[in-house]
Amino acid sequence: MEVINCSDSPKWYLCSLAGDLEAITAASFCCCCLEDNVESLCHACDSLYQALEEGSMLGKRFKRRTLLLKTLYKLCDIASDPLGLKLSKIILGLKVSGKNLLNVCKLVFKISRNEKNDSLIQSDQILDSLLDILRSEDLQANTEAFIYCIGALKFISGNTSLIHEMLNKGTVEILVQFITQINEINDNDARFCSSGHLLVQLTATLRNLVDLPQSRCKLLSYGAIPELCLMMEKRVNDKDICTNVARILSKLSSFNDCCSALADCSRCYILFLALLNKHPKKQDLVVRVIFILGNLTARNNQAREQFFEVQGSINTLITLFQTHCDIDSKLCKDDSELRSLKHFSEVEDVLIKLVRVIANLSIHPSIGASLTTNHQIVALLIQVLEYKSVEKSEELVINTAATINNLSYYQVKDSVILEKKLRIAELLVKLLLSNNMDGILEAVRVFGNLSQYHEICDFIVQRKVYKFMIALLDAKHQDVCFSACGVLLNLTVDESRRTVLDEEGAVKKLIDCLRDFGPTDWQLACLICKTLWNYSENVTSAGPCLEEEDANTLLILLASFLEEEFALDCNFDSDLRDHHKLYWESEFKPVAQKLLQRIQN
Ligand SMILES: *[C@@H]1O[C@H](CO)[C@@H](O)[C@H](O)[C@H]1NC(C)=O
Ligand SMILES: *[C@@H]1O[C@H](CO)[C@@H](O)[C@H](O)[C@H]1NC(C)=O
Ligand SMILES: *[C@@H]1O[C@H](CO)[C@@H](O)[C@H](O)[C@H]1NC(C)=O
Ligand SMILES: *[C@@H]1O[C@H](CO)[C@@H](O)[C@H](O)[C@H]1NC(C)=O
Ligand SMILES: *[C@@H]1O[C@H](CO)[C@@H](O)[C@H](O)[C@H]1NC(C)=O
Ligand SMILES: *[C@@H]1O[C@H](CO)[C@@H](O)[C@H](O)[C@H]1NC(C)=O
Ligand SMILES: *[C@@H]1O[C@H](CO)[C@@H](O)[C@H](O)[C@H]1NC(C)=O
Ligand SMILES: *[C@@H]1O[C@H](CO)[C@@H](O)[C@H](O)[C@H]1NC(C)=O
Ligand SMILES: CC(=O)N[C@H]1CO[C@H](CO)[C@@H](O)[C@@H]1O
Repeated sequence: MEVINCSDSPKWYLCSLAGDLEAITAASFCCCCLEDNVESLCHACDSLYQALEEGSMLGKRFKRRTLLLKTLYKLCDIASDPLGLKLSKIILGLKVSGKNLLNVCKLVFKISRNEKNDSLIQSDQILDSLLDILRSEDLQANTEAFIYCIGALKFISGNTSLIHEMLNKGTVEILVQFITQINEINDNDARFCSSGHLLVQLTATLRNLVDLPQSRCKLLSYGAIPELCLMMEKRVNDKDICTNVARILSKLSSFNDCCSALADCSRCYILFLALLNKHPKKQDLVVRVIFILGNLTARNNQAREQFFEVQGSINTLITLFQTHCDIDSKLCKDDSELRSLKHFSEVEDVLIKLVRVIANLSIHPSIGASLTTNHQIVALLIQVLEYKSVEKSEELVINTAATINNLSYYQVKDSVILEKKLRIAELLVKLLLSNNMDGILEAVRVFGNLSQYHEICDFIVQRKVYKFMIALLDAKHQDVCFSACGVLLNLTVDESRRTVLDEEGAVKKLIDCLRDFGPTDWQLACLICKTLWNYSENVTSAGPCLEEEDANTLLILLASFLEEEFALDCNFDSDLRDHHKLYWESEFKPVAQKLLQRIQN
């Protein structure tokens, strides 16, 4: 085979191969002058590659390799992406190394940067060449070339059809292997510093890959999650790497198996808190780390304990909560055009996710009790309800109310929720007045629990909150009905407040709820009966009493609900049916029977 060196000519030539393999080896070349004709050059490249491949002359086996490479490099100066890629393909096929490898990687990187070139990348199967480099070359000897090579992969991974190809060709495995390899380099090693750039590209590529379900399985089976944590631990100061990894982990943490794997890295809580303390102003990092923590703490009490036990963990949350509340409330007041909507929603996003962590932590009995006594946490939750509206910030306001509700369960000595209950009640009225059903439901729930305190009952009567509760019985919404009825029951505990049920057709509405929801929810049915029982207590005296029509309706309803066959004739599966039956027997039946007797008398 003969290659004619055309590179000294003023015009570009490529020796195009013609004929079959034998002809090539017999040096039957046709050298054509391809003056400015990129298309013909591309075609010649294709033929050349094919001939080299078929003749097993790729790699370093080709005798005139050096001369050929020299020609190819010259051609690289022609500013054409299609030609550049084809040349790269041949050059990479000839297994160059060192500076030559670096230059060709740079060229591919440059071309892959533009997504318009994706189809070229695909038709030339450049992916195989890139993955070959990563598989066969030494990472530490070629760090810079690898940076461009993986950088090209990053761009390619932005294309949804190419990313599947990447996955199928084993990219995830290779990348995880590199992470492991780099993690093993000693921190004081000089090679350590340039690996930072490489990791930025690498993690950005993985971030794209992680969207595919198959890559999640691979990441799990190659043990990538602990390696990613270790990598962040070693690079806490590198914002870019940490942000990329936080993105990867936040995506992974949405899936149960991956979230478990993350929870198994017991040091991850220390790591995440360190990141929050180190980069509190890096919004996109902060929001993702907090999202991960929300998912971790949603899982189980062990995760909540592990987080809580890290020194300063709650203070980190408080500081972030405080600074973001401050920024957010300033932005809220600022009506000018300068206020960037994007920034605004990012800040709110952090708040939403922070509140979720607090809510999930509060499920743990002793942590919840501790948070209930934390002045700063409760003050911040109250502050959110003060300056945000459910109309504009639905998720945040509802989650905040739900968190206050959960904290209100803890009746501990120094509960700040109890200390501030009137202020909270005041803010809940604002929520009740909104048109947002989920918001209203949360508010009613909190009232349900706080209504065991007489100050709150007085508030409910004075501020006519009970009228809302009665109106909500009409909402045809089982949960709302349950909570509203709970509030009314607690109001009727005190005889002097029973008259509230004389208003707004409350008794009729309670009976309607009993009819509508009773057979599917004996707990609610029981609550309604208790309320009516309290209300009708002095039915024979001059106190409030049931109207005849109501009494008759109730008689018929109770009589039928107390019939076992009717009551339990529901399409529940067996587990639920047992539960249902138990409740009917032990809770509903005694109260309903007593009520029925009283009315009959
Ligand atoms: C992705 O690559 C394919 C070719 O592999 C191309 O046809 C398509 O236009 C690319 N998509 C985008 C969004 O660039
Ligand atoms: C993580 O949080 C997201 C958003 O709330 C949720 O969709 C996902 O199910 C959660 N995943 C786990 C494992 O908790
Ligand atoms: C965690 O908090 C979110 C948001 O407040 C909530 O939707 C979710 O139910 C909580 N998880 C658990 C397990 O309670
Ligand atoms: C409140 O607590 C209950 C159970 O304790 C839990 O199911 C619910 O998800 C909690 N709510 C939030 C918002 O975390
Ligand atoms: C109210 O709080 C108590 C604990 O004080 C809890 O057991 C109960 O389930 C709560 N009730 C409602 C309706 O939220
Ligand atoms: C009503 O008050 C009791 C205590 O008197 C309390 O346990 C309960 O949670 C309160 N709320 C409801 C809805 O029953
Ligand atoms: C009223 O209801 C409460 C809560 O169910 C109950 O503890 C109380 O005994 C009732 N009062 C009367 C007089 O029936
Ligand atoms: C209601 O009846 C109870 C006894 O069941 C009695 O103690 C109470 O004084 C009566 N209240 C009124 C207003 O008649
Ligand atoms: C064929 C094709 O679309 N080529 C594009 C590749 O990207 C460059 C920019 O780097 C574009 O100018 C080309 O049009």
